[in-house]
Amino acid sequence: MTSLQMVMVGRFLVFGNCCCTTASERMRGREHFQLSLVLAGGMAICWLVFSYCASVSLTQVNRQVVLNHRLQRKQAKLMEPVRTDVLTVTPWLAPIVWEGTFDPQVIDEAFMSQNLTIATTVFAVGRYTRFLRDFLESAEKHFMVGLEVHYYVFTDLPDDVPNNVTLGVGRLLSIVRVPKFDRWQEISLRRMELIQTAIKDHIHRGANYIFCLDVDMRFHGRVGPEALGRLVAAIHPWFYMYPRSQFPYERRTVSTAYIPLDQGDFYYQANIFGGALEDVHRLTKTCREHLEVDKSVGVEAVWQEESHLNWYLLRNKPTKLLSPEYVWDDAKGRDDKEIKLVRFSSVIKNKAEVRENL
Ligand SMILES: [Mn+2]
Repeated sequence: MTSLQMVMVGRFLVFGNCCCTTASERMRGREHFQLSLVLAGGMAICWLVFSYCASVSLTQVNRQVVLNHRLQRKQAKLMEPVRTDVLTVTPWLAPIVWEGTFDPQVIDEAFMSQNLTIATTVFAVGRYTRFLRDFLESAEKHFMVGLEVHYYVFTDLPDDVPNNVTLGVGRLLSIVRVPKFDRWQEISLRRMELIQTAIKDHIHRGANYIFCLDVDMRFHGRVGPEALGRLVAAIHPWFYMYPRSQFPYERRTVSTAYIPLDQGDFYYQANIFGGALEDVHRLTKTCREHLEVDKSVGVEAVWQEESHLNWYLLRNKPTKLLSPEYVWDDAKGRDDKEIKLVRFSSVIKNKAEVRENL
């Protein structure tokens, strides 16, 4: 309460206690009326002053917010690299995305206005449908939030696809029916073909980018538009500390996925790859052809499609690499100090329980 208001209320109380005589009643009445006018005027002035002050402080608050918003954009300093413990760019100048190398606000602002749709394929065949719920629910919390996402769930069991997962605005799910496969390796071998066909037949009309993800995975942290690029691959969490001669590439010359011991950049994991539709279409088409050539001579690459993916990415360098933060493995624990944030991770599963064969 302002001092002016106090005075007014004080006066009102004083006059309220007064007793009046009949002779002076009219005069008192006029005095009361005048005082009421003064009181009302005073109150009005107080109210005006108060609302002016309030609006000024509100403007100041808003200005402060805007200022903070600007201050959060830390200036990039050429002589102060953000990460010195890990490689953040490849020898062919593709960025490697790690926590700390990008500003999520800057990335979001750059991409949100572009009206992008991200097609996302996920294979849930046989008993793997059990992973769908966690996969989808965690994706809705962390995967490309704010962008339009169209999930394509490839499955032989459409009835097992949970139909009560709430999808965000602009996000939808389609089921693509696939045959039942007898061996889990078969799923891996056919995936490239099925993705290629899906891109050619329908996805190419409705999306700007595509990501191909494994279903036995869960999102734990942001996987946003910082992961978008023409050709995107993720570095395998189990092999990044090894020399290339020890990467589990296909080493038999009889396979089209063959990579000699003295070649190779990184070992990529097939659990997540993606990019622009055209680039991923070319990748899946090439891998499919190589898989078919191998099959015709009775050869199966050591890690099926992953071996072919690695062969392709050696000759067609990815334009953006995702650090193992984007394809972690729960079985690996969380002790590696270079991993500041696990974003997407393979869940620990009982292989005997989910695979038709081991
Ligand atoms: Mn998997």
